[in-house]
Amino acid sequence: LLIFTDLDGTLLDHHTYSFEPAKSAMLSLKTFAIPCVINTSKTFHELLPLRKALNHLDPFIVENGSAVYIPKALGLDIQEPLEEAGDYWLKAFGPNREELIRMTENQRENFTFQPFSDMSVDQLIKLTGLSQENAKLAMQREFTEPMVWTDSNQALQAFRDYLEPYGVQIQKGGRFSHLMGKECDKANAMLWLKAQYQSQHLDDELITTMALGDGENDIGMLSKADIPVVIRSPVHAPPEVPNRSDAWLTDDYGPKGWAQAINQVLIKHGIL
Ligand code: 2M8
Ligand code: MG
Ligand code: MG
Repeated sequence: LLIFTDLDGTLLDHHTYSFEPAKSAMLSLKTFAIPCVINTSKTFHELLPLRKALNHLDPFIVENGSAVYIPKALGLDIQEPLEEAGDYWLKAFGPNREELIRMTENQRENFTFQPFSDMSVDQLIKLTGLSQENAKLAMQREFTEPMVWTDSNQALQAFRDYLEPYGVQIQKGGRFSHLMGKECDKANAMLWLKAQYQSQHLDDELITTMALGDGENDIGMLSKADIPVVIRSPVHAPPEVPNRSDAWLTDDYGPKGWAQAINQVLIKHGIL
């Protein structure tokens, strides 16, 4: 069993960012040595303090599937050459942020949007409710550029068409529209990492993946997981996972629903 989880609204409460209700289920995963991979739109720098608080030691996927970080300490035997980034091995799927900013700069006269690169920390705090410290960490990005889109939907489509030949796509998050490489996707990154774990197995035992998420940007990851779990949100309707009538929907919101789903899968697999 291999778990992939979103953070905001899933493992973390949508309003308070607390993971308290999920703590004992997380401990169960540790006890049974089931890896729990974080798959989020947050940045590497946002994840450092968070992983410490969660006591998280497994790999993590940042900026909406843009890159996978694998702690060297895990000693995973990866089948392809990876970049080195301090204590981690890094697999990146897209262009870096500076390139994205450079490619779109000259379009600000054609479309109305404000990228993070043109925002003050105070402005970001007002838009997100993040603390000063966390807002600064959210601004330290590597592979994606979120923007406030104030133009029409039609203009957004035109901007997408303009960017396509450059290999750049736009994905909508909870608050922002994110510029990113076209290969960057939570589902792609999940499948790549699954394959790495699969190749660690010397026997033919197949890995089962379980993915948990609450938002539109989780749908791809959910639809490609063996066990898709939609976490109920206090602020929006549960997203539809196409062609997956087998998807679970939790009764509870956020981390409480997360714990329910984890306990349920452990019972179903005869682990608990
Ligand atoms: C941004 O991401 C969310 C994802 O849904 C959004 O678009 O609303 C990112 O900047 C992320 O790094 C940040 O933590 C989050 C804060 O709300 O916003
Ligand atoms: Mg979410
Ligand atoms: Mg997210």
